[in-house]
Amino acid sequence: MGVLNVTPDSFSDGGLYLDAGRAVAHGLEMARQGADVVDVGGESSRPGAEPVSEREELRRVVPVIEALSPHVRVSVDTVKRAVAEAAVAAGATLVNDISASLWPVAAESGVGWVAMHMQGAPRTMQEDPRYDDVVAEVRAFVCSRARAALENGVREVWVDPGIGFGKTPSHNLALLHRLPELVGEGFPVLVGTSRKSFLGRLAPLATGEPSGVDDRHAGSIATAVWAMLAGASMVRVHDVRATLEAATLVGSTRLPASGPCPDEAVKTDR
Ligand code: HH2
Repeated sequence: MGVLNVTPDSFSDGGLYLDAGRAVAHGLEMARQGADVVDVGGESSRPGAEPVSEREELRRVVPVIEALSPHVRVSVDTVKRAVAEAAVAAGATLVNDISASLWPVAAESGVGWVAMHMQGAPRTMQEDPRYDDVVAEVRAFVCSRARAALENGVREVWVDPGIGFGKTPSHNLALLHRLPELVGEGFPVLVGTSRKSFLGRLAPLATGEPSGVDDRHAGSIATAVWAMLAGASMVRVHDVRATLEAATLVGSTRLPASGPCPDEAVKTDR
């Protein structure tokens, strides 16, 4: 899943794709690079972000979804019912819902739905997140929402632990480390670590200094591949090509020796 934020203030790509033409071009480029889904969002959920009116969010996302949806599967990243409905009418077939509450839209329109976990609300969620057992609590929450959606007719239900949404770096690491417990519940799992601040805060373990948002490439790719090895069915990333390349190379170590490895290519190299 490639990230496409049509916003001025997203924590990583804010302002880059506020122009609809540039947004569409970037979405098509991510599809060309191998993204199966392009996730279009018109409101940042970073800690402290200003809320966006329904009218403005619609203005940002609808034309982009209309232009992209004939070419690639589109999800809409929103917490507003009216935006989800308009996005589906414009061609989106997956509602990516960080509030885990919009399943009625998916049930009514026959599209898929992602139930993500968040503690609190974006504005204050990082102030003092606390859990007794973060993995058990996140798992219980998303799975109960997912079961409710299934029982009410949503046919495609994803769960997402919500990395960085009301979580400390230790909470995020525990969720990644114990991801197989969530995978074991049987719902397809989506994970989004790309460029998130916990990667910057953990970087000193390797390099001695924290990394800024533009310098979290290695951590983003490493955690995406880790999530896939742990059973995630989709990862939400800014850097599609590099993530796909890393995942494919790591995945190919699982192929039998006689598998489709291009042996000729290695003859002149070490
Ligand atoms: N993370 C972000 C936004 N939406 N959706 C799901 N399902 N999972 C995630 O981890 C997730 C998400 C935050 O990232 P981004 O969209 O890049 O930034 P911003 O919220 O500032 O626009």
